[in-house]
Amino acid sequence: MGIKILTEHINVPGIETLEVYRKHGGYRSVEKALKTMSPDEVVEEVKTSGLRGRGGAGFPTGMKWSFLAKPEGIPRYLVCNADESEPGTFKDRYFMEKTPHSLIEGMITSSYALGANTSYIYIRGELMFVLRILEKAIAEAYAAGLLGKNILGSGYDLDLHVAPGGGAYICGEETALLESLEGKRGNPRNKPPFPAVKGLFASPTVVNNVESIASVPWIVNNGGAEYAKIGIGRSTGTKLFSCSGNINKPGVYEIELGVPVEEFIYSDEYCGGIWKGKQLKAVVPGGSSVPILPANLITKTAAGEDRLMSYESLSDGGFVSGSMLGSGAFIVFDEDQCIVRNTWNYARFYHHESCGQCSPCREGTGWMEKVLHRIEHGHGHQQDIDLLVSVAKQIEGNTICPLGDAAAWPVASAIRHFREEFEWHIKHPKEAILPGAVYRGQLA
Ligand code: L3W
Ligand code: SF4
Repeated sequence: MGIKILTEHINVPGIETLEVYRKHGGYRSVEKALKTMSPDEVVEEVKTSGLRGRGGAGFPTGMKWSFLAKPEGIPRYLVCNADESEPGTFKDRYFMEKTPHSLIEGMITSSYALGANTSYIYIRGELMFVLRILEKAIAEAYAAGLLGKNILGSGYDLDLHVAPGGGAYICGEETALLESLEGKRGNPRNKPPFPAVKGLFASPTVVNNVESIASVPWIVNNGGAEYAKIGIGRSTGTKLFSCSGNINKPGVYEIELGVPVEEFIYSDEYCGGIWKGKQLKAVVPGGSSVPILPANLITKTAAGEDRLMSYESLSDGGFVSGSMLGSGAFIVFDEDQCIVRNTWNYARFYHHESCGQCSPCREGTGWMEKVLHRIEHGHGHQQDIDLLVSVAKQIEGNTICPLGDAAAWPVASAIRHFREEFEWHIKHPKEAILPGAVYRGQLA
């Protein structure tokens, strides 16, 4: 069993209560940071840790914190992005539901480091039951003097609010989230200015993922240098993965970054192998937004090295031979899954969730969905495959927010790696539309 930073006590009965959480060392980082460290010292420890944002982009957390503007007399905010909605992701929901005080502890320690006196947890609207769990835990923390005025007699004040979204995926994009939190429609803003300069209510704001914030207490308690010893290279620490698809043990796993992908898929400690002993066909390692990897590139990189569960190893060779660790939603496909159908399904999702502000995304996601629909339903033309690649290329890099790229990459990568399967659908429409029909040529 590898080291557990986030989930060590997650299955202790009653860990969602303040009493049990404290018995297991909870809120030690608040005592330590507020009573013995300056805010800048906390920021330094997070920088030293090498912690990278766990929401998808992997941006160094300490660096993001050090970008926070500090104009005199203007409030600063910390906003936790708990709007987890990427197809395949469920790690943040699981974590908040099981151990809400871990996130609250991270919010207090991180808000202190950033000089924020009001902070928010913006949670996906569908997760009302988790919002209630968080609200109950926040009320306990206020009653114990861990939130509110003069926390633990330190002179530091913090108010923490939970705000639900309305169920739009786009509100997980940090600037759309801020618009929504301000009570407006969740349309992404142009960047720069980044939220660190002009964020919530036009004030300097840090937006971090649940898991990033929840990693801070361990870093404060043990030191950034200890955290940096865990993991591999620039992928320090541990990471939560939401694992789903055709595996024997779907669920959320915390791993030390650097575990070989082969071990992750086949060992009983994690995914437990492919369901019913079938053949592995493909993996989407980081949520529906990232490129799909075919079986021959899952356990070995294009250079023939073992592929590891790390930011670097999963993106070797960019999107030609690699993918992205993304938000850690590991989706496994066996030999019975149809790549065309899955790609159409993703395209449908992105078209539905596009906010419609920029033409390449608004129009392009719609066209990709339509063209994939006709291929999947037996009405495709051979030129449709290149048309899809062309539309994806015209979206990529030409939009306000990353949703455009997120819609383009799954389509472009599926065609790159499974072109034969698309061609087969077009050449054999009557066969391809039969229930359960799958092209197996590339597996041979
Ligand atoms: C100040 C600068 N701040 C960058 C900050 C920026 C942001 C962070 C990363 O998209 C990805 C996306 C999805 N001064 C700065 C600066 N920052 N330069 O750093 O920025 P960015 O733009 O690289 O990423 P992003 O907009 O946060 C996130 C991918 O994640 N993704 C997401 C999945 C969905 C979920 C979910 O449901 N939970 O996470 C999966 O791969 O495609 O590429 O904070 O402000 N000079
Ligand atoms: Fe909206 Fe799509 Fe443009 Fe993002 S890329 S701002 S979701 S239209």
